[in-house]
Amino acid sequence: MPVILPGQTDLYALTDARLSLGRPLADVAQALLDAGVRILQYREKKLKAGQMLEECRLLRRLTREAGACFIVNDHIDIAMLVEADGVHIGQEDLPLPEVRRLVGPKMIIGLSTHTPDQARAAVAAGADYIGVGPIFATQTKEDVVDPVGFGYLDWVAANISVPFVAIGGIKAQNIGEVVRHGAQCCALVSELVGAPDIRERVAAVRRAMRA
Ligand code: 3NM
Repeated sequence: MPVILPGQTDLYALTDARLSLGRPLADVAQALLDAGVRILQYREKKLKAGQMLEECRLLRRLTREAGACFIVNDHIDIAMLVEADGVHIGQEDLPLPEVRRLVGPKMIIGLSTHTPDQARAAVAAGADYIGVGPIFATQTKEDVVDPVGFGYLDWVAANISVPFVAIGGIKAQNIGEVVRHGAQCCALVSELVGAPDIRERVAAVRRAMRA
């Protein structure tokens, strides 16, 4: 099955158990997939490795059944063990070339970036896609840098050739503007997993992207 990158789909969802209104991960993930989300990232910061491994096994099964791309945040070992499609790393994680040595040539590597220098370096190091953010202020990520606003997004849209995904504080109310600044793919955490009706929220976000 071909792997789906941010350039090929509109929405990229990330998990966060703390924002999921107490619902089981399987239900949240299935609702996102049923709603047509085609990239799902497992991002849980407070769990033990054994539990993460079990949860990633589950998400690998659900995403495979749905024909969706599965990406694991930070945990290269878990991504490899469950045969995820990709791993997403940050600026302070292992350097991308070292991650590539570990995961081999096929796995997607995504890298969060917050400045033009970081974006250029990510492309030079072989990132398959980059994260661009935080576009707006967000409570979801600890130790997050200040919002980069549309200036950085405009720059990436004009200058970077690898697929990119905008992230950070993106909601149905502001996503139209993010799309108008060149983001074909947007990553959302609280807006999707925190919605009482996830399917309805995905549909509303998509309507707002097209408006
Ligand atoms: N990465 P929400 S911002 C996971 O800027 C993450 O790299 C960011 O959560 C970055 O959609 C962020 O709830 C959190 O604001 C996004």
